[in-house]
Amino acid sequence: MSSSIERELVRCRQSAEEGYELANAKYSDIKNTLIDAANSLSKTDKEQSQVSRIRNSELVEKQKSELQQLRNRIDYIGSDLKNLRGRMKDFSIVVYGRTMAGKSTLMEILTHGNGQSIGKGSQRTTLDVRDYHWNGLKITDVPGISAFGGEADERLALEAAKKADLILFLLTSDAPQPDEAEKLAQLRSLGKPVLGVINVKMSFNINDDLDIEDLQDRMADTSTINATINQFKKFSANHNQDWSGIKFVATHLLSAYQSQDKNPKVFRISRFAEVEEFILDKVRNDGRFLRIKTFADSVAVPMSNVILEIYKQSGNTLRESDVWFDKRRQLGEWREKFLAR
Ligand SMILES: Nc1nc2c(ncn2[C@@H]2O[C@H](COP(=O)(O)OP(=O)(O)OP(=O)(O)O)[C@@H](O)[C@H]2O)c(=O)[nH]1
Ligand SMILES: [Mg+2]
Repeated sequence: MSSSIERELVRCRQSAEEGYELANAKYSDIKNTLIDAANSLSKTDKEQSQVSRIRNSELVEKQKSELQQLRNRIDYIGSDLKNLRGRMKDFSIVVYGRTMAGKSTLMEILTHGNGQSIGKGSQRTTLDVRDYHWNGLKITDVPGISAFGGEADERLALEAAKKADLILFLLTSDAPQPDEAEKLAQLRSLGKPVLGVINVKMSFNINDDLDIEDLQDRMADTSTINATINQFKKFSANHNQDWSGIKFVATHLLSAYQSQDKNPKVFRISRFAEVEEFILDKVRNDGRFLRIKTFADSVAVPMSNVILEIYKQSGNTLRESDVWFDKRRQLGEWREKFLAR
């Protein structure tokens, strides 16, 4: 591991701790606010039960149940945060992409593996979540998305991605699909930072010189590669998102795997070294920020949804407050009559 990455990862760990403290403090604030709201609601409820004439238990009950729903959602944030706490030590990257995109091939290259986890032509090879380490980073190989009948695997992949500091989104150079775009949109709406890798697909035999020449041509044809990336980015409009800032780097994973430690010329042509640099650069430049962000977002993203919910509820409450004003008017009249009598 290079010393610059090692140093940066130590700083990243400190940032993760800061991020955790920040998120935890916000989480406690929110929890206390909800406890205050629950207390004032039960106070109102108690007062009402003493003045049966103006009792409006329906409204109070409704508010109580809405408040309980919010508290349940907040509890969920708490358990997510606890989960993340256990992951404070490692900078974590999840490799995400459709089945057969080459996620496990990427893992085999980074770990100089024996190729056992790579699919052999059938769909859905990886069915569980597997962590490995590379350059001090924890990288996770997950099942592919968009596979027929793979909904449970897909959930597994999404849960892993939610906890990651960075997503490596793997795309293949054959036509990008709208459902892949939908998955990317989902990750972006969770605030996840994404680095794109495009695996240029082309059958390849390392012992065939013509294949090597072909590969060289394919990898040099950057305009075709860029056109595919741009075609994929156009899907962002369907999701009201802007992906113009997402960077992609191209590689040919199959040849990188076959040539690694054996044929430096082919390994160079595969451009895999650019993928490695791409990841390390991101960690060096934005690592600390990404670590704080993971923790802050674990509270901020679900909270922004909760806030939307609260706005909706407060709109309803405002309408219902008319009923209260009416009750108050009735009470005033009743008081006048009582005093007169
Ligand atoms: N013909 C061809 N096949 C490729 C190329 N790159 C990868 N493959 C094949 O595509 C498959 C990719 O396999 P994996 O790395 O296991 O893909 P994955 O993304 O992990 O797939 P899941 O585990 O199912 O999600 C393997 O069968 C590779 O041999 C390529 O450039 N050309
Ligand atoms: Mg796999």
